[in-house]
Amino acid sequence: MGEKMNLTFDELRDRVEAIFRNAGLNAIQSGPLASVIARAERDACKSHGIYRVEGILRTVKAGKVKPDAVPELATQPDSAIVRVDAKGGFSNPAVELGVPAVAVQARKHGLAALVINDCTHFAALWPDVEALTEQGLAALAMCPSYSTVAPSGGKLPLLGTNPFAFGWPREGKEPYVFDFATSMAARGEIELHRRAGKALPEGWAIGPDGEPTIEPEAALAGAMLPFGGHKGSAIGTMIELLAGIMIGDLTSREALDYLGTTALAPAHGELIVAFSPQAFAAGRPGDPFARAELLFEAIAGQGARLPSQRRFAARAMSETDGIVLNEQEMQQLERLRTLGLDAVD
Ligand code: NDP
Ligand code: PYC
Repeated sequence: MGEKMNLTFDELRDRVEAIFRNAGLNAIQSGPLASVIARAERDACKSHGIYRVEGILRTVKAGKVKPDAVPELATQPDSAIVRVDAKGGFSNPAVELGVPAVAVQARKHGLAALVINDCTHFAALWPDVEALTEQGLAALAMCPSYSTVAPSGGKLPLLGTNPFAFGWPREGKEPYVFDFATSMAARGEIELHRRAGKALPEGWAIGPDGEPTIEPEAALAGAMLPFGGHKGSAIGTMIELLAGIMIGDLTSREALDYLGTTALAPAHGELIVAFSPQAFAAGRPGDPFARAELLFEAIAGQGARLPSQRRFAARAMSETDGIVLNEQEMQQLERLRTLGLDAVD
């Protein structure tokens, strides 16, 4: 397997940022992108870590994202709907711009929504909900993707892998966070299985012939399946409605039509909703945070683990031992830095 290298968070983020700067991204885009990728590696979320860098460069080279975009806050004063126009850039700088404003409005109104329009989106959603739990707010985040998932009972790609994340703040502890694709797994997982030459678990996908497959190539050419059958299919559809159609942005089908390929990162919008638990619980018995702790204790009391527990454990380990990359990954980062956009088709 070769040498392994342990990097600090800052070392990895700086390496990734250097690749993006070399490829022509401005600092407004490259900083948040490098940070979200380094955070994914730190938390052992490989499906949204450094393997995404190549796809980002391909998307820049194809002219499907604006590398010099400057997102703009476009909001009516005091509205509970905070809107950020990503101006054709990536979602991450737009989220960073919008989070402080939506937090102010959520505290004021009890709840507020952050609408991101016109962005390219390749990232995990937990960083977006954690940005709000850090401010003592609960949050939901969701976005479409591009058509790769057959609706339950169908056989053709229509829905996206449409991620859905939730966060609840906890005093002195890591927040309660879940973040999942509404397909059986993220598409990134299928790509990582393909690269590793590994078969997929059963039930993840059907091939182009509509029959179940465990072959990553056939799954990529066919359709992924929603998690939980009709239930995941309905949640994926809700995300198309709320975070696509309702916010005046692209559905997964429209995003694929725009790109013409799944080899690039998809362009669409994102919806984040922030809640003030104190405001909702006001006048009712009990402190919502204390009551939530009883619920978490009862879950753990049965021996069940909380979502994100694996991720927070990986984060703690990376903080002590460094983020571990293998030789091949280090060489790939160096190649992308040196060759820039020439490294990709
Ligand atoms: P997983 O199925 O790996 O995990 C989903 C969630 O379930 C995580 O919060 C995970 O916590 C938790 N979990 C897993 N196993 C258990 C368990 N046994 N008990 C309790 N909780 C558990 O994720 P997916 O493959 O569905 O998604 C991976 C990432 O892909 C997400 O971050 C998502 O945002 C991203 N994604 C992004 C898309 C985009 O368009 N931008 C599209 C689709 C996905 P833990 O991490 O601790 O294991
Ligand atoms: O892993 O499904 C996925 C995905 C799609 C877009 C970004 N990530």
